[in-house]
Amino acid sequence: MHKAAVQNLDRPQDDEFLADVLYGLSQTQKQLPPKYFYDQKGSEYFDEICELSEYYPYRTELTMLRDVARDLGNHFAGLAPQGLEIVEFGAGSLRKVGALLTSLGNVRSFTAIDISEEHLINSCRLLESQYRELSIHPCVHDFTKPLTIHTSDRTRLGFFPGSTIGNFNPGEASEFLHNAGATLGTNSYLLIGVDTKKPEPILRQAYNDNKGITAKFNKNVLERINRELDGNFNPIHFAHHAFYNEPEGRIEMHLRSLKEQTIKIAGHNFEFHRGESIHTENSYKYSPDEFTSLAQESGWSKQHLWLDSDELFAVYLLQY
Ligand code: AVI
Repeated sequence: MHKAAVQNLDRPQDDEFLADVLYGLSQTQKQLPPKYFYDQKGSEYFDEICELSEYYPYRTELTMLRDVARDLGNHFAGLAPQGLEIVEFGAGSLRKVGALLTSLGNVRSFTAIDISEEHLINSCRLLESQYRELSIHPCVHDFTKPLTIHTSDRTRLGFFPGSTIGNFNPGEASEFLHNAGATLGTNSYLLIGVDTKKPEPILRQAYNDNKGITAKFNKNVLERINRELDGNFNPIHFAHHAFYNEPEGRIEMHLRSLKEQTIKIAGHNFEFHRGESIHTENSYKYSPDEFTSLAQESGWSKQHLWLDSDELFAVYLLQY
Protein backbone atom coordinates (compact mmCIF):
# COMPACT_ATOMS: atom_id res chain seq x y z
CA MET A 1 0.00 0.00 0.00
CA HIS A 2 1.48 3.23 -1.15
CA LYS A 3 0.99 6.45 0.82
CA ALA A 4 -0.62 7.96 -2.32
CA ALA A 5 -3.18 5.15 -2.32
CA VAL A 6 -4.73 6.51 0.87
CA GLN A 7 -7.98 8.25 0.06
CA ASN A 8 -8.42 11.28 2.25
CA LEU A 9 -11.96 12.49 1.70
CA ASP A 10 -13.66 14.98 3.97
CA ARG A 11 -11.22 14.51 6.81
CA PRO A 12 -12.54 16.41 9.82
CA GLN A 13 -10.64 19.64 10.25
CA ASP A 14 -9.66 21.34 13.48
CA ASP A 15 -12.29 24.02 12.88
CA GLU A 16 -15.03 21.36 12.75
CA PHE A 17 -13.72 19.87 16.01
CA LEU A 18 -13.64 23.34 17.59
CA ALA A 19 -17.14 24.20 16.34
CA ASP A 20 -18.55 20.91 17.70
CA VAL A 21 -16.85 21.43 21.08
CA LEU A 22 -17.99 25.05 21.44
CA TYR A 23 -21.54 24.10 20.43
CA GLY A 24 -21.69 21.01 22.67
CA LEU A 25 -20.39 22.79 25.77
CA SER A 26 -22.87 25.65 25.25
CA GLN A 27 -25.90 23.33 25.59
CA THR A 28 -27.89 23.12 28.84
CA GLN A 29 -26.81 19.47 29.10
CA LYS A 30 -23.20 19.85 28.04
CA GLN A 31 -22.20 17.22 25.48
CA LEU A 32 -19.40 16.13 23.15
CA PRO A 33 -19.77 13.86 20.07
CA PRO A 34 -18.24 10.43 20.80
CA LYS A 35 -16.39 10.37 17.47
CA TYR A 36 -13.78 12.67 19.06
CA PHE A 37 -12.68 9.89 21.43
CA TYR A 38 -10.71 8.32 18.62
CA ASP A 39 -7.43 10.14 18.15
CA GLN A 40 -4.31 7.93 18.29
CA LYS A 41 -4.34 7.79 22.12
CA GLY A 42 -8.10 7.19 22.32
CA SER A 43 -7.92 4.41 19.73
CA GLU A 44 -5.20 2.77 21.82
CA TYR A 45 -7.37 3.02 24.95
CA PHE A 46 -10.25 1.48 23.03
CA ASP A 47 -8.02 -1.42 21.99
CA GLU A 48 -7.22 -1.89 25.70
CA ILE A 49 -10.94 -1.86 26.56
CA CYS A 50 -11.45 -4.69 24.08
CA GLU A 51 -9.03 -6.85 26.11
CA LEU A 52 -10.86 -6.29 29.43
CA SER A 53 -12.70 -9.22 31.01
CA GLU A 54 -15.71 -6.95 31.76
CA TYR A 55 -16.05 -5.78 28.14
CA TYR A 56 -17.92 -8.77 26.68
CA PRO A 57 -18.90 -7.27 23.24
CA TYR A 58 -15.47 -7.53 21.63
CA ARG A 59 -14.55 -11.10 22.52
CA THR A 60 -18.12 -12.39 22.12
CA GLU A 61 -18.40 -11.03 18.59
CA LEU A 62 -14.89 -12.17 17.67
CA THR A 63 -15.70 -15.72 18.77
CA MET A 64 -18.99 -15.63 16.85
CA LEU A 65 -17.32 -14.42 13.66
CA ARG A 66 -15.66 -17.79 13.07
CA ASP A 67 -19.08 -19.47 12.74
CA VAL A 68 -20.52 -16.49 10.94
CA ALA A 69 -17.72 -16.58 8.36
CA ARG A 70 -18.26 -20.28 7.75
CA ASP A 71 -22.01 -19.73 7.20
CA LEU A 72 -21.30 -16.74 4.97
CA GLY A 73 -18.94 -18.85 2.86
CA ASN A 74 -21.89 -21.19 2.20
CA HIS A 75 -24.25 -18.28 1.61
CA PHE A 76 -22.02 -16.62 -0.98
CA ALA A 77 -20.93 -19.82 -2.75
CA GLY A 78 -22.23 -19.28 -6.31
CA LEU A 79 -23.68 -15.85 -5.39
CA ALA A 80 -20.46 -13.89 -5.96
CA PRO A 81 -18.86 -15.15 -9.21
CA GLN A 82 -16.48 -12.13 -9.44
CA GLY A 83 -15.52 -12.48 -5.80
CA LEU A 84 -16.39 -10.28 -2.87
CA GLU A 85 -15.44 -6.77 -1.96
CA ILE A 86 -15.55 -6.02 1.76
CA VAL A 87 -16.09 -2.42 2.88
CA GLU A 88 -15.52 -1.90 6.59
CA PHE A 89 -17.06 1.17 8.25
CA GLY A 90 -15.08 2.58 11.19
CA ALA A 91 -12.32 0.09 10.57
CA GLY A 92 -10.23 0.87 13.69
CA SER A 93 -7.67 -1.82 14.35
CA LEU A 94 -9.02 -4.20 11.68
CA ARG A 95 -8.76 -7.11 14.07
CA LYS A 96 -12.14 -8.60 13.16
CA VAL A 97 -12.05 -8.60 9.41
CA GLY A 98 -9.28 -11.22 9.44
CA ALA A 99 -11.84 -13.86 10.45
CA LEU A 100 -13.81 -13.08 7.29
CA LEU A 101 -10.80 -12.78 4.97
CA THR A 102 -9.46 -16.14 6.06
CA SER A 103 -12.72 -18.10 5.95
CA LEU A 104 -14.42 -16.54 2.94
CA GLY A 105 -11.55 -17.26 0.59
CA ASN A 106 -12.94 -15.27 -2.37
CA VAL A 107 -12.50 -11.72 -1.04
CA ARG A 108 -10.65 -9.76 -3.75
CA SER A 109 -10.62 -6.27 -2.34
CA PHE A 110 -11.01 -4.53 0.99
CA THR A 111 -11.89 -0.88 1.60
CA ALA A 112 -11.28 0.32 5.17
CA ILE A 113 -13.01 3.57 6.17
CA ASP A 114 -11.95 5.31 9.37
CA ILE A 115 -11.62 8.80 10.78
CA SER A 116 -8.28 8.18 12.54
CA GLU A 117 -5.65 8.36 9.78
CA GLU A 118 -2.55 7.17 11.62
CA HIS A 119 -4.32 4.23 13.21
CA LEU A 120 -5.93 3.27 9.89
CA ILE A 121 -2.67 3.35 7.92
CA ASN A 122 -0.83 1.29 10.54
CA SER A 123 -3.64 -1.28 10.65
CA CYS A 124 -3.79 -1.52 6.84
CA ARG A 125 -0.02 -2.04 6.65
CA LEU A 126 -0.30 -4.94 9.09
CA LEU A 127 -3.19 -6.47 7.15
CA GLU A 128 -1.27 -6.11 3.90
CA SER A 129 1.61 -8.12 5.31
CA GLN A 130 -0.83 -10.92 6.21
CA TYR A 131 -2.97 -10.97 3.01
CA ARG A 132 -0.59 -10.25 0.16
CA GLU A 133 -3.07 -11.02 -2.65
CA LEU A 134 -5.71 -8.66 -1.31
CA SER A 135 -6.15 -5.22 -2.82
CA ILE A 136 -6.47 -2.86 0.18
CA HIS A 137 -7.95 0.65 0.01
CA PRO A 138 -7.64 2.78 3.18
CA CYS A 139 -10.05 5.69 3.17
CA VAL A 140 -9.86 8.47 5.78
CA HIS A 141 -13.46 9.57 6.17
CA ASP A 142 -16.14 10.24 8.75
CA PHE A 143 -18.19 7.13 8.01
CA THR A 144 -21.32 8.72 9.49
CA LYS A 145 -21.45 10.77 6.28
CA PRO A 146 -22.32 9.51 2.76
CA LEU A 147 -19.43 8.43 0.60
CA THR A 148 -18.88 7.38 -3.02
CA ILE A 149 -16.49 4.49 -3.51
CA HIS A 150 -15.01 3.13 -6.74
CA THR A 151 -17.28 0.89 -8.82
CA SER A 152 -16.63 -2.79 -9.50
CA ASP A 153 -18.69 -5.81 -10.54
CA ARG A 154 -17.88 -7.65 -7.34
CA THR A 155 -20.53 -8.42 -4.74
CA ARG A 156 -20.22 -5.86 -1.99
CA LEU A 157 -20.32 -6.86 1.64
CA GLY A 158 -20.33 -3.99 4.11
CA PHE A 159 -18.92 -4.80 7.54
CA PHE A 160 -19.78 -2.79 10.64
CA PRO A 161 -18.77 -4.80 13.70
CA GLY A 162 -18.50 -3.95 17.38
CA SER A 163 -21.98 -2.46 17.87
CA THR A 164 -20.63 0.93 16.83
CA ILE A 165 -24.15 1.53 15.51
CA GLY A 166 -25.15 1.68 19.18
CA ASN A 167 -23.22 4.95 19.52
CA PHE A 168 -25.78 6.64 17.25
CA ASN A 169 -29.22 7.58 18.48
CA PRO A 170 -31.93 5.61 16.61
CA GLY A 171 -32.48 8.46 14.09
CA GLU A 172 -28.76 8.66 13.33
CA ALA A 173 -28.56 4.85 13.15
CA SER A 174 -31.29 4.84 10.52
CA GLU A 175 -29.48 7.59 8.60
CA PHE A 176 -26.23 5.61 8.75
CA LEU A 177 -28.01 2.50 7.41
CA HIS A 178 -29.54 4.54 4.56
CA ASN A 179 -26.15 6.05 3.72
CA ALA A 180 -24.42 2.66 3.90
CA GLY A 181 -27.02 1.30 1.44
CA ALA A 182 -26.35 4.21 -0.92
CA THR A 183 -22.57 3.71 -0.60
CA LEU A 184 -22.69 -0.06 -1.16
CA GLY A 185 -25.48 -0.11 -3.78
CA THR A 186 -28.51 -2.24 -4.61
CA ASN A 187 -28.25 -5.95 -3.79
CA SER A 188 -25.28 -5.36 -1.53
CA TYR A 189 -25.02 -6.97 1.89
CA LEU A 190 -24.17 -5.64 5.32
CA LEU A 191 -22.78 -7.73 8.15
CA ILE A 192 -23.39 -5.78 11.34
CA GLY A 193 -22.67 -6.48 15.02
CA VAL A 194 -25.23 -5.18 17.52
CA ASP A 195 -25.18 -5.33 21.32
CA THR A 196 -28.29 -6.89 22.86
CA LYS A 197 -30.41 -5.87 25.85
CA LYS A 198 -29.37 -7.78 28.99
CA PRO A 199 -29.36 -7.53 32.82
CA GLU A 200 -28.13 -4.17 34.05
CA PRO A 201 -25.14 -5.42 36.16
CA ILE A 202 -23.46 -6.94 33.08
CA LEU A 203 -23.85 -3.65 31.21
CA ARG A 204 -22.74 -1.49 34.14
CA GLN A 205 -19.56 -3.52 34.69
CA ALA A 206 -18.67 -3.43 30.99
CA TYR A 207 -18.48 0.39 31.15
CA ASN A 208 -17.00 0.64 34.67
CA ASP A 209 -14.01 -1.69 34.52
CA ASN A 210 -11.84 -2.31 37.55
CA LYS A 211 -8.63 -1.12 35.91
CA GLY A 212 -10.18 2.25 35.05
CA ILE A 213 -9.35 2.01 31.34
CA THR A 214 -12.84 3.15 30.29
CA ALA A 215 -12.42 6.17 32.58
CA LYS A 216 -9.12 7.01 30.85
CA PHE A 217 -10.75 6.55 27.44
CA ASN A 218 -13.56 8.91 28.48
CA LYS A 219 -11.21 11.55 29.93
CA ASN A 220 -8.90 11.42 26.92
CA VAL A 221 -11.38 13.63 25.05
CA LEU A 222 -10.60 16.41 27.55
CA GLU A 223 -6.87 15.95 27.00
CA ARG A 224 -7.46 15.96 23.26
CA ILE A 225 -9.27 19.31 23.58
CA ASN A 226 -6.30 20.62 25.59
CA ARG A 227 -3.81 19.35 23.00
CA GLU A 228 -5.59 20.36 19.83
CA LEU A 229 -7.83 23.28 20.79
CA ASP A 230 -5.83 25.08 23.43
CA GLY A 231 -8.09 24.00 26.31
CA ASN A 232 -7.20 23.98 29.99
CA PHE A 233 -9.20 21.01 31.35
CA ASN A 234 -7.61 19.30 34.33
CA PRO A 235 -8.90 15.70 33.99
CA ILE A 236 -8.33 15.16 37.72
CA HIS A 237 -11.25 17.50 38.35
CA PHE A 238 -13.68 15.34 36.36
CA ALA A 239 -15.01 11.85 37.17
CA HIS A 240 -16.02 9.11 34.77
CA HIS A 241 -19.70 8.23 35.21
CA ALA A 242 -21.40 5.44 33.22
CA PHE A 243 -24.86 3.98 33.86
CA TYR A 244 -27.65 2.11 32.09
CA ASN A 245 -30.61 4.33 31.23
CA GLU A 246 -33.25 1.62 31.08
CA PRO A 247 -36.16 3.62 29.58
CA GLU A 248 -33.90 4.75 26.71
CA GLY A 249 -32.22 1.33 26.39
CA ARG A 250 -28.73 2.80 26.43
CA ILE A 251 -25.56 3.11 28.45
CA GLU A 252 -24.72 6.77 29.01
CA MET A 253 -21.18 7.96 29.65
CA HIS A 254 -20.59 11.32 31.28
CA LEU A 255 -17.70 13.31 32.73
CA ARG A 256 -18.83 14.89 35.98
CA SER A 257 -17.23 18.04 37.30
CA LEU A 258 -15.89 17.45 40.82
CA LYS A 259 -15.97 21.15 41.68
CA GLU A 260 -17.15 24.52 40.51
CA GLN A 261 -14.72 25.56 37.78
CA THR A 262 -14.24 27.66 34.66
CA ILE A 263 -12.69 26.03 31.60
CA LYS A 264 -11.13 28.05 28.82
CA ILE A 265 -11.05 26.70 25.24
CA ALA A 266 -9.62 28.79 22.40
CA GLY A 267 -10.50 31.95 24.32
CA HIS A 268 -14.07 30.86 25.26
CA ASN A 269 -15.07 30.36 28.91
CA PHE A 270 -17.34 27.54 30.13
CA GLU A 271 -18.67 27.47 33.68
CA PHE A 272 -19.18 24.14 35.46
CA HIS A 273 -21.15 23.66 38.66
CA ARG A 274 -20.03 20.94 41.03
CA GLY A 275 -21.72 17.71 39.86
CA GLU A 276 -22.58 19.07 36.40
CA SER A 277 -21.70 16.65 33.63
CA ILE A 278 -20.63 16.52 30.00
CA HIS A 279 -22.55 13.75 28.22
CA THR A 280 -19.86 12.07 26.11
CA GLU A 281 -21.45 8.88 24.74
CA ASN A 282 -24.60 6.81 24.33
CA SER A 283 -24.36 3.11 23.64
CA TYR A 284 -27.78 1.78 22.61
CA LYS A 285 -28.69 -1.88 23.10
CA TYR A 286 -31.25 -3.49 20.76
CA SER A 287 -33.45 -6.56 21.03
CA PRO A 288 -33.56 -8.59 17.77
CA ASP A 289 -37.07 -7.29 17.03
CA GLU A 290 -36.06 -3.68 17.61
CA PHE A 291 -33.01 -3.92 15.37
CA THR A 292 -34.77 -5.85 12.61
CA SER A 293 -37.44 -3.11 12.46
CA LEU A 294 -34.81 -0.36 12.40
CA ALA A 295 -32.99 -2.09 9.53
CA GLN A 296 -36.24 -2.59 7.59
CA GLU A 297 -37.26 1.05 8.00
CA SER A 298 -33.83 1.98 6.60
CA GLY A 299 -34.14 -0.11 3.42
CA TRP A 300 -32.45 -3.35 4.55
CA SER A 301 -33.98 -6.80 4.91
CA LYS A 302 -32.71 -9.34 7.43
CA GLN A 303 -31.18 -12.41 5.80
CA HIS A 304 -29.73 -14.05 8.87
CA LEU A 305 -29.27 -13.47 12.61
CA TRP A 306 -26.60 -15.10 14.76
CA LEU A 307 -26.72 -14.92 18.58
CA ASP A 308 -24.14 -16.38 20.98
CA SER A 309 -25.43 -18.98 23.48
CA ASP A 310 -25.84 -16.34 26.26
CA GLU A 311 -27.47 -13.88 23.83
CA LEU A 312 -24.93 -11.23 24.80
CA PHE A 313 -24.35 -10.12 21.23
CA ALA A 314 -26.04 -10.31 17.83
CA VAL A 315 -24.63 -10.37 14.29
CA TYR A 316 -27.01 -9.68 11.38
CA LEU A 317 -26.64 -10.24 7.66
CA LEU A 318 -28.77 -7.63 5.89
CA GLN A 319 -29.46 -7.17 2.17
CA TYR A 320 -30.19 -3.82 0.51
C1 AVI B 1 -17.20 1.64 19.93
N1 AVI B 1 -18.35 1.45 20.80
C2 AVI B 1 -19.24 0.42 20.25
C3 AVI B 1 -18.02 1.21 22.20
C4 AVI B 1 -19.31 0.95 23.02
O1 AVI B 1 -19.35 -0.06 23.71
O2 AVI B 1 -20.26 1.72 22.91
C5 AVI B 1 -17.27 2.39 22.78
C6 AVI B 1 -17.03 2.24 24.25
N2 AVI B 1 -17.31 3.13 25.15
C7 AVI B 1 -16.94 2.70 26.32
N3 AVI B 1 -16.46 1.48 26.20
C8 AVI B 1 -16.47 1.18 24.90
